[in-house]
Amino acid sequence: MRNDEVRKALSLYFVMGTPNAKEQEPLAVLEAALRGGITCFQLREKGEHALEGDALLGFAKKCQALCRLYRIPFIINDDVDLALAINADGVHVGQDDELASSVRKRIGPDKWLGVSTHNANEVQLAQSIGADYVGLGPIYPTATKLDASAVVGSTLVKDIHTSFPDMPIVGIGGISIDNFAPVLLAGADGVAIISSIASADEPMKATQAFSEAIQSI
Ligand code: 3NM
Repeated sequence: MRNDEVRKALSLYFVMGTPNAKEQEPLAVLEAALRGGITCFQLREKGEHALEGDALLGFAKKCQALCRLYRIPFIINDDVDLALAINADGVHVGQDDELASSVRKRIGPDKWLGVSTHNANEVQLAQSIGADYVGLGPIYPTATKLDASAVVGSTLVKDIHTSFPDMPIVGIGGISIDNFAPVLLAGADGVAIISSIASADEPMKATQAFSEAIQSI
């Protein structure tokens, strides 16, 4: 049941922080993406001019309210304190962040836990500590995450999907409307996207295009 819910939410997973919205107002970008049909949102407030403290708390609450309005899960990247403070639906961590096992203990069994992974060992570990899904990436080259590791391609998605059939998978990194299909065909439950939505001239139209194209696969 929860596994099915997670897989559904991964379908069109929008990830954004205020530095990703470029010239547009970040909340307006999120609302456009929600109207366009995203199925999950992760607040990933990283990089230059990232919000901190009360400013971050206030922004996170506004994002959460919007996600509730559109009834989609609201996940916080790498900030367990913030996730607990506002009662977010889950936490997502990378390999260099707080250990996923410690995050699971702190957030308890009910909140979703996502872990960024790059190989079968990391997926195995994520599964053993009770991760609800894994992110696999970067699928393609990306300019958004400066410290991204080597490109893994959709071949890794296929291998992980075969070895860990029960683990929900979302592909991330360099995903666009022109290249997302092989990721789903390789067995991913969905695609996670920053710039193809956050930097689009019209984020709602970009999201709608993804949503329709994903449904037609
Ligand atoms: N994590 P865009 S790649 C946040 O490989 C993130 O784990 C990655 O941004 C990973 O959609 C990435 O603009 C950046 O390429 C994704």
